[in-house]
Amino acid sequence: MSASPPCKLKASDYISDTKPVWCPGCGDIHVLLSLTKAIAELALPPEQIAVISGVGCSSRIPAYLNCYGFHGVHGRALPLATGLKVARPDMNVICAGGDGDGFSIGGNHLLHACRRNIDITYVVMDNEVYGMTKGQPSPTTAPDWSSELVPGGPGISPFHPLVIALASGANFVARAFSGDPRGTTKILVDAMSHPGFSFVQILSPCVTFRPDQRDWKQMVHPAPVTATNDAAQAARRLMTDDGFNIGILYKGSRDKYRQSVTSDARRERDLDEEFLL
Ligand SMILES: Cc1ncc(C[n+]2csc(CCOP(=O)(O)OP(=O)(O)O)c2C)c(N)n1
Ligand code: SF4
Repeated sequence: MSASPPCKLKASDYISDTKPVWCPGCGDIHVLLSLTKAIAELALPPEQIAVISGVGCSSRIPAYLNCYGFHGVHGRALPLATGLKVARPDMNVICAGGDGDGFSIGGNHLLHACRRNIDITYVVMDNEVYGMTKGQPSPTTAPDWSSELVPGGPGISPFHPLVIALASGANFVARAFSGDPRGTTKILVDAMSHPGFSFVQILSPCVTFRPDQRDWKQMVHPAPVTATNDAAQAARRLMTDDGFNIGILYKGSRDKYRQSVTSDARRERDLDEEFLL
């Protein structure tokens, strides 16, 4: 998070005039509300926040927020957010989207964003399906989730986002549930305050294509452990995790990315000359 003079806005002041078009009951609306509460709690001025997304129902979130935003290209939210944070380290950069956007087409970017450990927060609204394109399985879909599009289920072992983020170097790893706004707000505050790349998977039901996810409310439970800074311990816990433990699972202390290249006009001119065709 970047230091900026505190601002005294209410959570509702961070909501834009654009009316959300999410289906009634979609978990993403609660993620939006929890995010505004977290931003208000951190007293961040709107002009010091940028929310960057890809494409998908969840990726509509920047339009509903009263701050800078960019609704980018499917799967390319993290490169955009990375470029922005490197160019404008003074901004608080939040990247947001869905499991399809972040783990399928954007999966490679996730690995390198974790590795680079740039000081941004990445929020993935995971509904284990491609909602916007009408219900195809995503990388987090269970192998036996059967639907009209995939009778019998995809039959493929699901992607484990938190383990992969941890193994790739994320400095903060947490899971939240959209139906638990208080817990989600707290996790988002912690994630935005933690230096380096913080990764928050928010279980956010798609009530239209995954009505079974209405049961998540009964299935989630607080993580039985406190956050560790021991990556090996966190990995062991996550590998045996039932996928419904809610909480901060890893808080690392790796140094965040710092720009080592300073802008030197003379050096840039020399390089221009050297590479002149
Ligand atoms: C390059 C490209 N490929 C495919 C698409 C089609 N597409 C749009 S959204 C989407 C998946 C959305 O799923 P997810 O990111 O999980 O978001 P959700 O809608 O579930 O919130 C796909 C495949 C696209 N817009 N651009
Ligand atoms: S299709 Fe699913 S993810 Fe998209 S708005 Fe509707 S409930 Fe939400």
